[in-house]
Amino acid sequence: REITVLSGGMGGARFLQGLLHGIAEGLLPGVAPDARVTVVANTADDLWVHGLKVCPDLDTVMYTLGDGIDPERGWGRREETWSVRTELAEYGVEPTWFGLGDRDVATHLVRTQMLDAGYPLSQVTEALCRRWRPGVRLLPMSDDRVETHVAIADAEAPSGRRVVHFQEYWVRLRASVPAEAVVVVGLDEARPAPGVVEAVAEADLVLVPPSNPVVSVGTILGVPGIRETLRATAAPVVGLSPIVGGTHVRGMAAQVLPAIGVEVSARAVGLHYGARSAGGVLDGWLVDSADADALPALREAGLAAEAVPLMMTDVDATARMVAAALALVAAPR
Ligand code: GDP
Ligand code: FO1
Ligand code: CA
Repeated sequence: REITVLSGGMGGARFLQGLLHGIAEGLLPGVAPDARVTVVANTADDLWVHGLKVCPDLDTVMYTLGDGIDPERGWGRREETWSVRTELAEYGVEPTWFGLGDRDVATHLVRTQMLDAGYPLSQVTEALCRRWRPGVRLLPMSDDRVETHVAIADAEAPSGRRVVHFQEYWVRLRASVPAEAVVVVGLDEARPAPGVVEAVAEADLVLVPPSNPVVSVGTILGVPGIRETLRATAAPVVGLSPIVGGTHVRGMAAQVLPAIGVEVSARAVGLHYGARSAGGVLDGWLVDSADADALPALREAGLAAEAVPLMMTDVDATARMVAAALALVAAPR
């Protein structure tokens, strides 16, 4: 009855739409229609810009499930206008490559004001969700500041490298240069946000959606205490591969996986997360039909594994993926 989902932004949000649809429509064997979902969202994409705290993955989940998202972009608000962005550019204020919509700015103003007043990010998120009503309990992975940065080649630098914020790597550079290293600033000192450890420890089911294994799931697993809680929970832990047919479906997973020495394949990501029986965090791992050749190695590594259609084309397709994930492990009581 209690389902906990570790989530990044767009991929996680799309997965959650299908999960909530599956619960509401009774499409998930053994899952009651009143099952409750807790989302532990990545906060390492966060950045301070123009004096505002922007939380892309929290906002994408909140806006998507609250029906405020712009469906084309997959981030920011629908029916958006860009006067503030334009005016900032007129002033020549950088960064001009990271656009804040006028409606979106209101969210960042509320969040920044509350943080300045001393409220932790988890309470800020709870307050914003009182408006958006996403239908899940949305928790940041941590209330502490954590930011993903990426090391890239720089011929001018003495070390031959320079480090940029993940948002600059993705939004300005479009991940067009190799990521030589991924550095998650503040991760080792971060503590799980209130409710996070309990949400994993006391769940009947833990789902790892096809989010980015490095900069979304990897960062959540990197918060001290979360990986250990996943390994100890009585709940089955099932993941779905974000890599289909040897590459990501969207985004930049293919560019950042090499930075952590993981091959860009459904098999390699499943083995990277690892079976709980072998020191990892998963009991089951779903790959796309195109990656059925990965099944023997995954099973040998102690994972329950199946190959099913894994494209989240609509909420029914995603609900079928969740049902397949459940079938891999004992359905929640
Ligand atoms: P982000 O924070 O906005 O990048 O979103 P996430 O990290 O939550 O998800 C991004 C990942 O979702 C990418 O690595 C994609 O490969 C994956 N993804 C997006 N759509 C699909 C889909 O339909 N099926 C699968 N299997 N993965 C998907
Ligand atoms: N993505 C872009 O490609 N261009 C942008 O200008 C941009 C602005 C932006 C503002 C707020 C926000 O929450 C997200 C925004 N994103 C933008 C998307 C963001 O980079 C992604 O949602 C994730 O960080 C990638 O996982
Ligand atoms: Ca993200």
